[in-house]
Amino acid sequence: MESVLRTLRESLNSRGFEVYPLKIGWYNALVSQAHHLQYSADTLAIVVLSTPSMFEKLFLPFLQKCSWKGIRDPIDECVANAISTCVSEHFPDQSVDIRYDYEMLPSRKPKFLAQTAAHVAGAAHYYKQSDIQEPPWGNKKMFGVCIHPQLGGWFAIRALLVWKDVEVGEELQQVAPPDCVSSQEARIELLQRFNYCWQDWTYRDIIPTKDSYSPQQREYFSTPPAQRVELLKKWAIIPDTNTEKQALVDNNEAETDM
Ligand code: B12
Repeated sequence: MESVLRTLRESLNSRGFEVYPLKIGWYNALVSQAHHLQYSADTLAIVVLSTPSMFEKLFLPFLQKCSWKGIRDPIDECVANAISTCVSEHFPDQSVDIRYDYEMLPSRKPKFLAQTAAHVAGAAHYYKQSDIQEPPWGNKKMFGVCIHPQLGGWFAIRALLVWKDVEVGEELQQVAPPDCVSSQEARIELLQRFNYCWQDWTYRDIIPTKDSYSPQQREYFSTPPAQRVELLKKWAIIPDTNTEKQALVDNNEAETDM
């Protein structure tokens, strides 16, 4: 396990990712049966987060060299390319299942619940409506949100890698994610910001952070997916004349992804 982690960190940290190990059993202990991952409890999994610098370190350079053929969402494509290349280059003989945050099962359920995975791995505390004692919103459904101790909400949970044939024992101990939004008032404020005004970015600053998205990255993610190719042309990252790249405008119906 240590060598898997070391190799992933050496390869992915410099591109703006963080990786955290977990056992499948920790995740399955919390989610409903329908969301269980079908591996033994001690199976090693790694959750991958993207940090603010991924945009400049990986994404902008990727845009210049990618072929653009059949691309649905450039960010998803870029992340998948980096992670799958890393796994196939460094672990050619190991059986690794890669699940991305945006992938759905035929049942329309996500292939993994990213927030629960980040929480059980100790990466980012998942604040949910069940953590609020007397919610001011009553019975209304409120989505939960993970907060990272150094990055607040300025990150995304990108993938779960499962080492199908690796079982870990005592050497991997579960650590609780830091509870950085500890008061009821702050948790209420967090869930309200995340549910009512996530576009204004303020939920991400619920705690002081060491880094956040650059103005360029904010502009990119604030732009509706169908207009992002125009933005990239304005930035002169892709040429105006390339008709293949224009296909993005037509194909891209992906949900706003940040
Ligand atoms: C579907 C989806 C949406 C849907 C529905 C949201 C939802 N939560 O259901 C919509 C389109 C509305 C949406 C919107 C947004 N989303 Co969204 N979305 C997802 C997605 C793909 C799946 C979430 C899902 O279906 N959950 C299913 C429900 C049932 O899970 P759950 O409520 O967590 O319930 C489980 C837990 O409670 C667990 N459990 C039970 N007991 C316990 C106890 C403990 C201690 C723990 C830890 C767990 C646990 O068991 C339950 C299941 O049985 C995830 C990525 C992913 N693959 O997970 C991103 C994700 C949740 N979205 C994200 C974001 C940022 C957004 C947006 C801001 C837009 C955006 N993309 O930028 C908005 C904000 C919400 C809003 N105000 O509308 C981020 C959240 C990051 C974070 N810091 O938490 C995620 C993780 C994507 C990512 N790549 O990082 N989203």
